[in-house]
Amino acid sequence: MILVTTPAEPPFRPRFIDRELAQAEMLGLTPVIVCNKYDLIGTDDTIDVDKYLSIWEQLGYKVMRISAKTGEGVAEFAELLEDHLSALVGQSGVGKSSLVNVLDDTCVLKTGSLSKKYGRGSHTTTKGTLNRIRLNVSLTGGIKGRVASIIDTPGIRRFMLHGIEAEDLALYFKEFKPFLGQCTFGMSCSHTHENGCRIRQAVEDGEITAERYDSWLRIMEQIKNKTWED
Ligand SMILES: Nc1nc2c(ncn2[C@@H]2O[C@H](COP(=O)(O)OP(=O)(O)O)[C@@H](O)[C@H]2O)c(=O)[nH]1
Ligand SMILES: [Mg+2]
Repeated sequence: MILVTTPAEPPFRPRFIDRELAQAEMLGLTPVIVCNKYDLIGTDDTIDVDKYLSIWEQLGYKVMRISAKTGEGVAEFAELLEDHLSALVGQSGVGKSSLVNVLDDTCVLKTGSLSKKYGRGSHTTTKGTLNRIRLNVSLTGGIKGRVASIIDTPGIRRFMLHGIEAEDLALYFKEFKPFLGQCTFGMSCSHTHENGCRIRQAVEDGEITAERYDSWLRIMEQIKNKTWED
């Protein structure tokens, strides 16, 4: 499961990635975070993108910083995808289709700003397409016949969680897991206000970052309210 994000255009939304990570954990899929448009790093100074990328890296998730535009990191990305079946997920406009097109230049998936299309009121598809691609020889060190299967998913504006109840969310935040059941109130602790909460203790001790704890709190609210806007 390739979680495609961007430092800008569209704006970086760490919560979107944290929801996708929880869903991947729940489904038993291997998530890889791909920060495309890395050529735009630093252009949006309202949020420290690299800080979040390193938080995920420290949790043990693979994070790649790449650019479909400049080609930075694309060869390493090709190597990761080779002989695997992967799904590209992420907001509209992060460059999912552009990435498929640079991996295999015989692919000509439609790219462009979907929000402009919405603006014109045209129909959007929710179908995924499975692309069996031949990786460009420029990305494989000249070796021909390297292939990958990539599902491109158009039209995602929100990433809703499926099959995850609010009280189970902590199970899918991998760094929370070791502390579960260790609170004074055991499994009935809500990890929000109770005395003797091991999760909040871990946040204080720096074993869980404030960013991920905050994300977990907000996603809990999203599950309860069934709203998915960040
Ligand atoms: N600056 C920059 N723009 C990119 C990059 N990758 C894609 N784009 C542009 O971002 C826009 C959306 O790309 P698209 O592939 O349609 O995104 P998708 O909706 O995720 O499939 C297009 O105008 C692309 O040319 C990149 O690495 N850097
Ligand atoms: Mg697309």
